[in-house]
Amino acid sequence: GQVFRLEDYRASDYRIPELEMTFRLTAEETRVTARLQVERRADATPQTPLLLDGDGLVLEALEIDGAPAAPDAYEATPDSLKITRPPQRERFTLTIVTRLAPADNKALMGLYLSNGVYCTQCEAEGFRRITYFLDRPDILSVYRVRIEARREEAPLLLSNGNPVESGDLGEGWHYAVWHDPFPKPSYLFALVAGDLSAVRDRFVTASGRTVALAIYVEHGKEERAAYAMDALKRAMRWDEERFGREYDLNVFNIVAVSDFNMGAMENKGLNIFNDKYVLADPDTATDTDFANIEAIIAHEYFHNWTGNRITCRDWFQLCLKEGLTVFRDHEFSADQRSRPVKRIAEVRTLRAHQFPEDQGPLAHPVRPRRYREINNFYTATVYEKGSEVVRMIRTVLGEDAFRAGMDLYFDRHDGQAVTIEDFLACFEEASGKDLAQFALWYHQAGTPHLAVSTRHDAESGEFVMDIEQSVPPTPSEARKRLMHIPLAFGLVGPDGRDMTYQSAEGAEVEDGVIHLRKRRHSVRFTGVRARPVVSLNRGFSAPVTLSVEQPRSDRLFLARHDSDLFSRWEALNTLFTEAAIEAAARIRGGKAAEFEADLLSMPAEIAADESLEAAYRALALTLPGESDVAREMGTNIDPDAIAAARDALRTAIGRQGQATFAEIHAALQQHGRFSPDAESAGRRALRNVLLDYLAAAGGPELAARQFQAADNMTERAAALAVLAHQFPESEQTRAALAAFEARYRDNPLVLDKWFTVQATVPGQGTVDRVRALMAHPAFSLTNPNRVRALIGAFASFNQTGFHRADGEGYRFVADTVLAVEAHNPQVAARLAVSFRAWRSLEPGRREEARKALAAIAGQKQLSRDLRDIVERTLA
Ligand code: B3K
Ligand code: ZN
Repeated sequence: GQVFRLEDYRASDYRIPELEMTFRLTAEETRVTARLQVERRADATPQTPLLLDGDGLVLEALEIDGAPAAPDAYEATPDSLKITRPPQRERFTLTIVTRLAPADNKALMGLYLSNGVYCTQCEAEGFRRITYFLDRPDILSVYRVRIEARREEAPLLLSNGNPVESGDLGEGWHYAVWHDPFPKPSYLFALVAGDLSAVRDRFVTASGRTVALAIYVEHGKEERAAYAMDALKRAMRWDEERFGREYDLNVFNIVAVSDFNMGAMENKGLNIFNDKYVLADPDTATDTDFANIEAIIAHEYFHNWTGNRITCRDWFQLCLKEGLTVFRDHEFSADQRSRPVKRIAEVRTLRAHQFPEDQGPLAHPVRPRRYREINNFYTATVYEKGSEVVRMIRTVLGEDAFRAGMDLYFDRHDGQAVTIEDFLACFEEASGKDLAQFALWYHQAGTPHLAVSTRHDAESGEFVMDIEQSVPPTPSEARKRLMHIPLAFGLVGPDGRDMTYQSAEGAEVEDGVIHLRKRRHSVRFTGVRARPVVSLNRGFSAPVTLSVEQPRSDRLFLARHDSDLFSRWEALNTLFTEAAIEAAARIRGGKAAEFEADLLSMPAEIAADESLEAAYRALALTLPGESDVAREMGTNIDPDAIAAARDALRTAIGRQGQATFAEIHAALQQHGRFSPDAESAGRRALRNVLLDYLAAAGGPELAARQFQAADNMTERAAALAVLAHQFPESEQTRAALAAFEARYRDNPLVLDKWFTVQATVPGQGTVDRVRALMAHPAFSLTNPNRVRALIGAFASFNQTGFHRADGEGYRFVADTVLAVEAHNPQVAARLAVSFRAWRSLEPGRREEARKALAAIAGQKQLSRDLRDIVERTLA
């Protein structure tokens, strides 16, 4: 397939400053008339052909400047339209008529039908499935869109921008016209037409303009949109206060649809959402669902400035909008909830998704230089590591210079399509700092590693930290350059408080941050009388891995005393991980797991420590997942041994803390009305972690009781998971699964939880169970949420099931990838990513996984999306 290269970027010879579209909608045959105002760039030669992108299009008619185009004036295929002899004038119009069949579109890119609602998805290259166009983000156009539809089928007609006109067309048809005054790239175009119900509100901006807000949902689901609306208003206010960004249109619309390839889409003034990230109430949504809705509503809203007003020059710059917008939504959630708790959750996500990517065959820089299929680059690296990089810019510059850099960026580039270099230049100018070495974070793939050892001399009061950085090789980048790594630290004294020092030499040390720029730094602190315990990468200041030569007693000390709550969590997490790794090795060697007493007693101490907020205690008590342990082990992975080790650790902790845990679990029972606020959610989270331990130590009864007594989904779903995962064969589990299914039979989003909990039951038998569930009436291979809930959950979160030693898990997932691939390449490619860690497995499983991948690769007809993923994974 064709490879696109960053260095090949060239501005287009033509611009399309204005675009008028008319849609005449029917499910089987929609007619799209697009009238493009084309402008040749002054420096382009007049004869230059104009080559427009298409994807599977049927051309019905073509006019140039209002007259039918001569047959020899153009060449049309489903995938391109070439105007071979464009008019000599600098400006001309093209009128293109295409015919689409939304009902047949199961790839969910371009114009499609979801539950009877017409909707669009254009990012990254879906607009070319609607009409021929210069479908690239640096072509900015003002859109005027007219939608015609049968009133009965689609009383609601929406597009980007502001509504300007609507009316009746007779014979049951009607129309609406929308105008978006802000020039935008085609990927931000959207249209929605259907029969939906509106939840309305209003927002008065800082400068006093009133914005009409609406969230559209299926009839009967209005009440479940209340939380999303509340989150939207908070996000709008926050962006004004924290970044000085005001909303710019008279209306802001959000539509929830049930068939959607990802989470949501930031189309200008018309965000389209996967309904999973809009709909919530206490009976159907968990606290995690509420938090995700808050974050994603905010994320898409924040794109209005970081993405829409200022967009990407080309798709290599994707992190320009995504990394930055993730950073902004992280900051928003941190302000709305608990900052340390949010930070720990972010780091857990980064390690679970981005680290394995960065350390495997699909590794790529935050700003990639090559792609075959851009949709495969909406990755944890671009999003999450991209956000970490922005966060480090703030650490390097300080809050004030960072804000000045952002202000400059908004000011200078509003209305433009720009690059990472443009972005970085704003921070260099605002701060006077040189970010040349720092920029490697965008250009170089791989997770940097820091090896640290320390020595203390009591007599001279000297404390020395020897730090060495290395970046492991990644595909197509064998040699790495040295990075600028901002490493936050503290020297913790015997009383648990941070010690001061007189001077620091050997690296730039400023505001508790060591700036590493060389391979080796020997950082020498003076005036340090007592031996400090060093706390490193506080707040996770840099996305690196770290090995510190430190006695285990130091880690235990930090787990009890570090004043940085992130690092305190990290110390305990590391202790748990090390314990699980050791136990897994013993189990593989035919021995029983053993754990240190001082580790087993710590959880009860923390659970009872009321100086810590409940959400924090819940995170501290959460054991590293099986895949976290596997990642730390690195190679020759045996998922069964890891699962057995983790179970043994959970049981040992549960037994040790049983009395305390039971008391706190009972005391945390909520009385009164449910509230999704962070504090209440934290108490539920703690209660649920304790339940997991109590069940491991004492059996299924308590979980069965919690399941029955629960008046909210958070406690109900957690109890169900404890039952299903710890006691898959028990009567209590069978009864709870049946009750859950009966209760939510008509609510597909909630049944997804039921699919997931069963897909993640550990062990050999789950493959067959998942196969059987695919025949359940609520399951559908064409709905991405269903596929992810059942197959995706099995492949990504069931280590012992997916990695079944005989390879049956791999074969099942590979077959399903191919079945999905037939209609939805994007979702299939995502699913195939679950194979990426195959080389780190023990030899038997490695060979089985390779065979399953090779079976996919051996297919003659593969989409670009899937072929790209499997070939890179196997390479
Ligand atoms: N920008 C969209 C993602 C589009 C994915 C296209 N394959 C959602 C977001 O990041 O906000
Ligand atoms: Zn985004």
